[in-house]
Amino acid sequence: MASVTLYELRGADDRRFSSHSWRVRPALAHKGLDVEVVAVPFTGIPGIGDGSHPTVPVLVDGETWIHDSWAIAEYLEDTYPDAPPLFGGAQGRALTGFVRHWWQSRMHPLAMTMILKDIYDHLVPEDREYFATSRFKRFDRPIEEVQAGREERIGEFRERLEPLRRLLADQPFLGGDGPLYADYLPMGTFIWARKMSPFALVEPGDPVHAWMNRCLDLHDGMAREGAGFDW
Ligand SMILES: N[C@@H](CCC(=O)N[C@@H](CS)C(=O)NCC(=O)O)C(=O)O
Repeated sequence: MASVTLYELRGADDRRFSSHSWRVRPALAHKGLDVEVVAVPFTGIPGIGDGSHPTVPVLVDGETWIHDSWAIAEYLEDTYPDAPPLFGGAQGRALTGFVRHWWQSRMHPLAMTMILKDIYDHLVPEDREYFATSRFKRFDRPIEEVQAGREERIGEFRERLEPLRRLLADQPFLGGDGPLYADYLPMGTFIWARKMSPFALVEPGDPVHAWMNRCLDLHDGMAREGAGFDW
């Protein structure tokens, strides 16, 4: 079995909360790769490798270093073609791009506004100033203000899930009978939120909640391990 290293984030109580790393960790398990996971705080990212990686996840496979979760998924698919497919062929890869952009433009940013202060509260102490300052710059207001009013915004988030909800009425995963990278893309957001926030993005009775639980069970329930919230 090939062995690779993955850098991800750790928060308080060793919470493994990087949403984008949670796209890659199931993808590595899907490919059957043996992984050494190295967790760093936000302020530890500049110390990874040669210091050129602005974000995690960072994957190291032999001499190859890659950051960016989509680039990592494509690398895994191209480098390990005999392992179970992540995209389901070239057409599947092209269509997964739609899921990626839908999720990254419409869903993930809205989810972030609902848990931003909760993330801060569950960081290791040395990350807090960096996080509050960098997110103030990004949102142009304090993290408390960004998160305020989430009870009013959650309805819109759930409404935007409607295409996924309708799909899941007909099939258990976006990938059909089993998961593909198209599942791991949105799943990363739910795992991240469950690690850092008690605020439920989806609730029991919603087919999306049932799909989330099916995804949490994948790969020996790896995403359920460690500190986090249960919703
Ligand atoms: N496009 C990148 C984005 C990765 C990303 O935003 N990672 C976050 C953690 S989930 C990060 O490392 N942020 C560093 C920071 O905010 O300083 C990917 O898909 O991997």
